[in-house]
Amino acid sequence: MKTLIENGIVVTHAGRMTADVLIDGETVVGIAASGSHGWTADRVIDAAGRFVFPGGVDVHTHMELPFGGTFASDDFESGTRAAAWGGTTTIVDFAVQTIGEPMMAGYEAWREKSDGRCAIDYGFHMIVSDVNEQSLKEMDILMGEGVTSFKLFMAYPGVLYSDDGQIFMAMQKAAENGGTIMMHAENGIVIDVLRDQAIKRGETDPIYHAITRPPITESEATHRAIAYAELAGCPLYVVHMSADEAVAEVALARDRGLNVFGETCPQYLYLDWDNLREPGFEGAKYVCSTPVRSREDGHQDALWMALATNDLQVISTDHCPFCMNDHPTLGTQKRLGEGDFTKIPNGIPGVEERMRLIYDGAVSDGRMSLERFVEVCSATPAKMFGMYPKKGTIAVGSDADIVIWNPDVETMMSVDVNHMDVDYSAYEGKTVKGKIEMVMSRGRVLIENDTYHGSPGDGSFIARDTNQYLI
Ligand code: DUC
Ligand code: ZN
Ligand code: ZN
Repeated sequence: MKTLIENGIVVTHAGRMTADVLIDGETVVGIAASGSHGWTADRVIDAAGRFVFPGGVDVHTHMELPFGGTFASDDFESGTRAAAWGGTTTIVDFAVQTIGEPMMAGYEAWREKSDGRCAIDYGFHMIVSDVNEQSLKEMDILMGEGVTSFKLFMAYPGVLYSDDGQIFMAMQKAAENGGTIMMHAENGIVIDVLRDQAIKRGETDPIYHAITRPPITESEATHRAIAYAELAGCPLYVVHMSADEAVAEVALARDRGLNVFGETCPQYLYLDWDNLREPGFEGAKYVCSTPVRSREDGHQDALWMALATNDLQVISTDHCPFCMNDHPTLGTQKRLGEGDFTKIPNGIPGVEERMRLIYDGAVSDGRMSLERFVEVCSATPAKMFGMYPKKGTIAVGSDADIVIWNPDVETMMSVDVNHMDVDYSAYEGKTVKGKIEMVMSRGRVLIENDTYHGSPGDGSFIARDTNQYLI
């Protein structure tokens, strides 16, 4: 089956042109100036007046993540379907090692949960919760499986936390086998002291989640992770960055020529302490770690600037939804922390909203070019995690993962129109410029005419290559 997308403005990280894109089966087989060729196709789609973007690549999602005694409410089926609705055609999720268990057991469990369920293509990073001799050997095995990145936590003592020695040993292993270390950079030991002191003082509301995780706990951990990665000689990717001071550490390291990279997420660009202070228990909707930051201190503007200057390279979501009131099987998840913010499951939904939120804040508001938008949302994440050029661009030989985008139509963020399996939107009522008119995943139409045409199992596991973004 051949498909021709005609007359659209084809945008990649490298440039834009009014062009026709020919797709044969799952693959892009031709791109040429509109009308300059004699191509025929079984289906011709007119994209005049529209942008033709590569599908979004979200390299940080947590479908079904066990956290704080419950599970993220989107499973692989609902979460990847919602991603497709939002113009994302690839995710990289996190398989989790249970402490005391082999890492491969965690990996196999996540492969099983996701198998035959996903609407779009997907890969895995591995969360290393228990760095020991066996885990270090298993890192080599996973590299062979196409799991080429490993997340470590400097936060959550007793749960996901690794100490400095464990972190350094995993980094040495990554330096040896070509893996990339992803770091949740927050000083969890200090945070736990601040947290316990706050609770003793009766400071139990959601805002105290952020107050007890001040920027210096992020910047100190980021600095330390960079120092250990430099010593070990491995690439370091710092996830979900929210503090200006922490991004400054990444910028300094990059200026010294180190393979150090940083990611932020829509919540850190759009939300702030006013959200955490919403009356009643509403602030719980915005509790995630790292926390959203105060606006007076300028973190949001600093993040936008860092994205524009490539001090930060990627925008992902850290999609990790928990319901406020009403999930049929999981119940009132965020309310576990009513009267005690330490029990609020950490996480915000976003996999469906990222592309439109970022297009609006970046392109419509004049902070980034169209090309830079594609770079931070598609091309760089694909390169960083070894999926380029199959993913992240529109080129001859690429997977036909394509989004047709109408820039002239406004759409709204709302739980009433979203498809994620969660009972709120963190951006409720926000209108953005940009409507996703068509989404294709490997040549198959998933979204058209506001209708989902896919089915579970359309998506395939991606065995990823090593980091293609290294200096
Ligand atoms: N942060 C979150 O907000 N949720 C899941 C794990 C994490 O690191
Ligand atoms: Zn994290
Ligand atoms: Zn995460």
